[in-house]
Amino acid sequence: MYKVYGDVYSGNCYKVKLLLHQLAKPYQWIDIDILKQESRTSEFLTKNPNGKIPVLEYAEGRYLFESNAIMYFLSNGTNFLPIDTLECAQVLQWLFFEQYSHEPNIATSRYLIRYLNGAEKYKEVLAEKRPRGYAALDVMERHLTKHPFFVGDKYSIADIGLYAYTHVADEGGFDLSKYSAIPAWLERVKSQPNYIEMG
Ligand SMILES: N[C@@H](CCC(=O)N[C@@H](CS)C(=O)NCC(=O)O)C(=O)O
Repeated sequence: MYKVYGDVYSGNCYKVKLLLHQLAKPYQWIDIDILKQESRTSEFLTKNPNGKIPVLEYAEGRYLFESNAIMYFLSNGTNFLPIDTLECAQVLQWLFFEQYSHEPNIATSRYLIRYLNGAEKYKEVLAEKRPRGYAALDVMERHLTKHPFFVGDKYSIADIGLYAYTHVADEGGFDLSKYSAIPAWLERVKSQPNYIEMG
């Protein structure tokens, strides 16, 4: 059985949890408290030398880290990853976009506000992240105005990857009310079979 080392309120960890549920794959969840530095112990660093969650233990003592790589591994050969080479590359395109333009602004703002209770302490950093986060949301809005999902008009791990932190963007100080295509897409994701909430 797979083991997932994670935090139930982390969007990166939620990607893995949501996908495993939607694939109906059994797994064991092991809670890691990042605020207690549990991902930084020498024991944990043998699982992920980068000291971060999520980590998937896919076989006894064998580990995979990076949420989007884990989703790629789990979804290979399923309906959540297109077979077509170009469409598969488009899934990767959106997952790289998520990691470079979305997560570093939206997820990290949420971390500073929600986990560290640092809206005041980190207000300058947050102010820098805000326009970059909105720029990523604008890119999503433009795409979703023309398409129901990110790739091939079908739900895939590209949607899971972008959903994870978009649906809680308000906790990072981002107001989604000025968008229309994003909220409609969030509802489409929520209505997918075997959807589960974060937490
Ligand atoms: N690019 C990584 C990011 C992982 C990440 O930043 N994880 C956070 C929780 S969401 C973490 O483990 N932070 C604890 C730390 O860095 O010590 C992924 O997508 O898995």
